[in-house]
Amino acid sequence: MATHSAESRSRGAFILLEGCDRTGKSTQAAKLVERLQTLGHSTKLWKFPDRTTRIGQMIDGYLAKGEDLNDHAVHLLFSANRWEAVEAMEKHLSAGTTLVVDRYAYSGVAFSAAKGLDLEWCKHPDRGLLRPDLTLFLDMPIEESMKRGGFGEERYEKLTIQTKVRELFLQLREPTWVMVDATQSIESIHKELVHQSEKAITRVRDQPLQHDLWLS
Ligand code: FDM
Ligand code: MG
Repeated sequence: MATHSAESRSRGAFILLEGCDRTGKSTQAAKLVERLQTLGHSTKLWKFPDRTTRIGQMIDGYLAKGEDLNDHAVHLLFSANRWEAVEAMEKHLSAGTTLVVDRYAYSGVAFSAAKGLDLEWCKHPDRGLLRPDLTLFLDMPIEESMKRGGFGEERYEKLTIQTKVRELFLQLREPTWVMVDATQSIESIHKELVHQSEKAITRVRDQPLQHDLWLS
């Protein structure tokens, strides 16, 4: 006979927003969290890299302060920055909180491989991390995103890198991805993300957490 325990309580969904720089991920992530909360879903915003940890501070030095680090070493720091969050993420998801995550391992691989590192090598350190239930990929031509405010401030915000990153993202596409046209208005994108997120929340409610990043 089925018994009801804390373990059988419905879990939250792992919803990921990915995309190149200045495609509106952070704006949309914040709006999405707010809306899902209003709709009665316990929801929390998450962000990678998390620059607040010790590992995150090293990453910030590299990205924003021009500090140099070996390409392989910095790749492992980005991955370590996800591994150090895994228990906390699991705890929230298991307790029924949906996580809206701004960037994850797809960014990890796309940016490092764009610098010339081997794609399979790049995927390895993230193997076994939680797999997102839904990845919303905000897509737009790089020429458009480059016109947006602030572009060029950080290390990877250059046309050639972003073009390669976009191609690599498209190679990493999995069945749980939904491609979103990021040139639409903030409100239309928002509506689409809310719709997709609510479907995912319902779909995964009674499914176990997936620890099988990557699918291939
Ligand atoms: N980035 C982000 C990586 O190179 N690897 C990673 O694993 C992650 C999560 O860091 F250019 C890159 C992508 C971006 C930069 O991201 C900082 P935000 O979203 O602008 O903070
Ligand atoms: Mg940025």
